[in-house]
Amino acid sequence: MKNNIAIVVVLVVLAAGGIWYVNKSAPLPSPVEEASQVSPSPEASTTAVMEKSNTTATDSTAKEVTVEGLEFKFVADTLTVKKGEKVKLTFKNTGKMPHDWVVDELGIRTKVISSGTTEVIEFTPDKAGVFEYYCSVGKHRENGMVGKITVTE
Ligand SMILES: [Cu+2]
Repeated sequence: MKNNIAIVVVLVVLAAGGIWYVNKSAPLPSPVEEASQVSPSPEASTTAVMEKSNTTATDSTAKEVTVEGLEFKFVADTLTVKKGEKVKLTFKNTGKMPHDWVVDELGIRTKVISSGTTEVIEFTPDKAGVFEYYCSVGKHRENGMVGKITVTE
């Protein structure tokens, strides 16, 4: 009988101690975790904004070239650009007929524009080489509306 009471007392003390331990230790980790999660995010968003403004600055450095189209030639009839570098091409129709400017190998072309008008296109050559440009209207290509664009590595 005396042994049984001693065992019950020990169990009650252990149980009470266990509840106290769980109550005291359980709430502790969560405020620490929350605090450590909040601090890194403002730094991360500042870095992203800085990277974006650097990219915008690089985009504005396009090489600008002008080509005139007339019967039946291009002025200039040679161009040199760099692979991977953006080109801003201004095509002016200084003739009397409609003309366009096409490079099949680079997959680029202007619209057919009428006499006295201008079109601006932007492209980035993705391969090096020497390619022909021409006017796709009527027989203008056969009549001499051709030129060469050199894309350097
Ligand atoms: Cu033409």
